Amino acid sequence: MENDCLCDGYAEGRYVLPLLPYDMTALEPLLDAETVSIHHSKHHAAYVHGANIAAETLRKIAAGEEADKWTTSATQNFAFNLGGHLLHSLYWENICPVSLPLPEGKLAEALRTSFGSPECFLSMFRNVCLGVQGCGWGVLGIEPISRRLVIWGVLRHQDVLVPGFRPLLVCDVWEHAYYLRYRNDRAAYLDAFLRQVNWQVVEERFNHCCMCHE
Ligand code: MN3
Repeated sequence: MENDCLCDGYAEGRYVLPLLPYDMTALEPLLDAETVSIHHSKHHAAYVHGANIAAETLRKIAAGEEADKWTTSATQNFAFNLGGHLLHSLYWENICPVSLPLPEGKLAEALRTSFGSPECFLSMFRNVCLGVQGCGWGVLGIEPISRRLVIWGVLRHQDVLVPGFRPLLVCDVWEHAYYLRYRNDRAAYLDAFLRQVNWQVVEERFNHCCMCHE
């Protein structure tokens, strides 16, 4: 498993909703308890449920218990819901109740190589997140061919992504992630988000990916 926290999202043959690593109220001032509660227990939970339904449909098709004609829609539903489950699992872990300093060491070096400096990265990441049209995510990760860091503006949960791309930092810019507090002001949400990134977790993900390829 690439990212250790993702292990909590699967148990006994089914996708499961991982527990939040903090109290619902802990993410102030970034997020209020109501936003966190609805986002986790309704939205994230719905993607977990959807992934299980799609996986079960595909299992039945393979076993001849369900008609072949559902294959395309089931694979599409699987990609959408599994993508949602995966991204939300990463999201909860890469934000935190406190403001941590920007990374130093290997991750900072990689950010400098790809973006000039960690500060330039923040500005580019913010712009990509701001520019996502409609529902989607800003994602920093490792591009699998050059091994350099890149930022994607992912549409929905699974569109505009390169296969093999390893996500390190994800930001949900679907309106449900910020609308209760920030209304239409996505920029204000992003500024708050970037102040509460769990750089320790991002650095662990980065080091883990590097270790796997040494
Ligand atoms: Mn969401």
